[in-house]
Amino acid sequence: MQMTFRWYGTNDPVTLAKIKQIPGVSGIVSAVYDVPVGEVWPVERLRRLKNEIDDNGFTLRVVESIPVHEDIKLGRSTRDRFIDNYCQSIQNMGGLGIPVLCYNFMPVFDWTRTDLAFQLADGSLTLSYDHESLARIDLSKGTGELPGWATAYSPSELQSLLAAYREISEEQLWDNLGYFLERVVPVAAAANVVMGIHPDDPPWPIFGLPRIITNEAALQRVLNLVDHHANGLTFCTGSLGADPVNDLPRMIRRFGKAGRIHFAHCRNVKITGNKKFHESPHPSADGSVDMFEVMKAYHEFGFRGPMRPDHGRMIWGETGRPGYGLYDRALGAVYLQGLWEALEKMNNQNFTLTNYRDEHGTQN
Ligand code: DNO
Repeated sequence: MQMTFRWYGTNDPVTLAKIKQIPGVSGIVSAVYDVPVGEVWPVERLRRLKNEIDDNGFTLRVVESIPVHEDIKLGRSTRDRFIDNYCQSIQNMGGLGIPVLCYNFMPVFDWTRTDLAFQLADGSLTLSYDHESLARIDLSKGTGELPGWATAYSPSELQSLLAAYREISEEQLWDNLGYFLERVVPVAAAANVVMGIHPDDPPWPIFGLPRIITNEAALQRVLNLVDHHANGLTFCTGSLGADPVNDLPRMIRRFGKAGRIHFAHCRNVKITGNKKFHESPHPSADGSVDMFEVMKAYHEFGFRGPMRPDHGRMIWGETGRPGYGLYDRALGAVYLQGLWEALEKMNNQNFTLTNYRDEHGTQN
């Protein structure tokens, strides 16, 4: 695998120079942030981004994300123009040799939390979600009460979007995803770009909006919509791991062995109730995701794609973009590489507990 790190561009206080000091990180995950949703990402903007990353001794490994216009998700008649633009942006990526595109198909809201600064026992601040608190948020006056989304939509824009989605069933959303992928995947394949859909976060409907990319059956269904290598997954342990029905190592083996995981997001969550969780430090002991089993599953089929630590807590007094500070994500990157190194070396030395016991004649 290749360890990567998300960077929000020139205005990110977590600079490339700082990222450079995290051991083992060689790839950058980034995006162009100032093109309106639905418009083409000009090749010049992508080139500038890529050059800045190259100049700092990294490679731009993944674009995360080109947002999908709501008209595409809603299946509106205007979608074809936006799909054409999307295809053009993918071609522009491919032309520059940027190989992976992460995207999502979540209606209206991307990742959603009810608290962006939930305090853990050690004093660190993390992101948390409680479905009961979400239910108390009144969207009729806009997104003001929804952490992280305050300025995303004007109240009237939001109301008309919510109304439009009231007419859309989950099956229609699936149809609209299929329509999109049938047009976009062949373009990606021809441009040498692979696409990885990011699961819905959290993986259940919110505010009555349909959310469909939630579990193993759904991921398989996405792959079946267009059965091509370029139509793949961003496997996010934090999103999928918020629902205990998801057997993450099994899913990684299944989709990874099929060659369809193109990007790995590794983070941990602690489930504390029904549809209730907070994000935890990356190590297995801190959350509900067994990160060793996750890495073992990736290692088993020889995952060679980009992986990144995901949301970090705010620790050591750091302030900044929720989930995307430097320190805790850096700890995550190093921890994940530690697990990987152990798996590599055990594998190279043909180390198994069984042959260790045989050789040493011990049960310990
Ligand atoms: C959250 C991220 C998501 C992700 C998009 C991909 O931190 O994992 O916002 O970038 O869902 O389209």
